[in-house]
Amino acid sequence: MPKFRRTTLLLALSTALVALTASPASAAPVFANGFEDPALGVEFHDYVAGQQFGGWTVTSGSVDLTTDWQDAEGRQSLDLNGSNDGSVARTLPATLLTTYKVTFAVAGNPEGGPVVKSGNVKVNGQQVDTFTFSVAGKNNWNMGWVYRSFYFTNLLSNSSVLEFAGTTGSAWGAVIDDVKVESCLLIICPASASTVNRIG
Ligand SMILES: [Ca+2]
Ligand SMILES: [Ca+2]
Repeated sequence: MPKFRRTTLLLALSTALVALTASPASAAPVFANGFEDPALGVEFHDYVAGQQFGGWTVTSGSVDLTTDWQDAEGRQSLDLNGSNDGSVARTLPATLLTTYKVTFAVAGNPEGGPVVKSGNVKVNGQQVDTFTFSVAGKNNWNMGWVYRSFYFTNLLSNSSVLEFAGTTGSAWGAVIDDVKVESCLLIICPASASTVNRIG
């Protein structure tokens, strides 16, 4: 083998090794959605069970897509309670033996009670997160968005159904925005992923 070719090969190998070891705990983004689709020309739109919007399906009750307040991302977010408790779901492609980190922003509809809003998240029908949010001291211009995240591990499915549900029991529910999903191979996940929900 000519010397320069061996050098090139060694360079290529070392580059590949650097690529493999550079950031073993980093996650790769696989999905992001901030409820910007469809763009509303009105303050809010109520979607009821069976209807779809922007890749989401309303799986129960009703939800409000809205431009009514400060958002965590973009100009729209989702009140998980339309006229009452609602839920939305979408199917994401999933890779075998892969851990996913789901991050989303939560606030509450400050335009009506109760003060404490609540909701939950399911993956393939299994509850993986529950949350509450108090709108005390909050208003449409100061929503107080907080970010939450959880991990789940897909074992053998080739898709995962991600579902958000409102459980506030009124027309003014928990609000979500800026949903992001990242993946990491099971063996190189961040330490914080050690207590994951194993699905499938
Ligand atoms: Ca948004
Ligand atoms: Ca509502």
